[in-house]
Amino acid sequence: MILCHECYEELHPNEAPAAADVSDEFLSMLRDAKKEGATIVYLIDLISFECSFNKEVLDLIVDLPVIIIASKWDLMPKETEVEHTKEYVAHRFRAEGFKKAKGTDVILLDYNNSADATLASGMIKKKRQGKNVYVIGAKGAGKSAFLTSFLRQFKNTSNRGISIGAYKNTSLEVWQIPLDDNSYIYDTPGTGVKNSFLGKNNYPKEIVITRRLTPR
Ligand SMILES: Nc1nc2c(ncn2[C@@H]2O[C@H](COP(=O)(O)OP(=O)(O)OP(=O)(O)O)[C@@H](O)[C@H]2O)c(=O)[nH]1
Ligand SMILES: [Mg+2]
Repeated sequence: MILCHECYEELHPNEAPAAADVSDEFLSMLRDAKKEGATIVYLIDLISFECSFNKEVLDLIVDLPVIIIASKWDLMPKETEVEHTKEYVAHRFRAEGFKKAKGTDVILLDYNNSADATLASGMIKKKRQGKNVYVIGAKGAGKSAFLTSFLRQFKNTSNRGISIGAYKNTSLEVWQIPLDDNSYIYDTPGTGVKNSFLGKNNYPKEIVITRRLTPR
């Protein structure tokens, strides 16, 4: 059977995972972050590792304070080594120009362990120096799940409430959580994954990994 390129890709998803694709509006939001000297919380999906990276995004945030969180640690095989994984993630960032990325700074997020989210929250507090914080990452990487844990021990000391709405001058839907009277932590929309099943609107839910992987 001879197929056009598009039909072929429909039948063979995930053959060569594309880098996450991003909209112009998303990049303009990151340009704001860059101007503000904001802190970036970058969620890496360990289950969809390469799809978590986008060159344009990385180039925009390379000089900002970045907190690297690798999510879905609870799904990785039992024998996976903590230090090795952290170093692997940091190495991938160093290869993108993040010269200061260190394995010891990477946070592995275990869904069932609230201590990991607490550690990340502490790091945000320490790094942000009164500035805004942008939580970014690929679709389904676990940004909202992380912020839900973050909210468990969050105390709103500002006069503003938590809101969900369009980010300034864009149609990007973001959660805005006030950290004080002058700054927010933003939960941003996930960057897309074009040729992964997860990038499709009605992907079969059975393909989502919900239990620890067992290598065979
Ligand atoms: N097992 C496990 N599941 C996770 C983890 N983080 C997120 N999930 C699951 O992954 C799915 C997507 O998580 P979300 O937090 O909605 O991901 P997101 O990055 O906010 O996704 P978008 O808003 O679509 O970009 C949900 O079903 C979560 O329950 C994790 O660390 N471990
Ligand atoms: Mg989300």
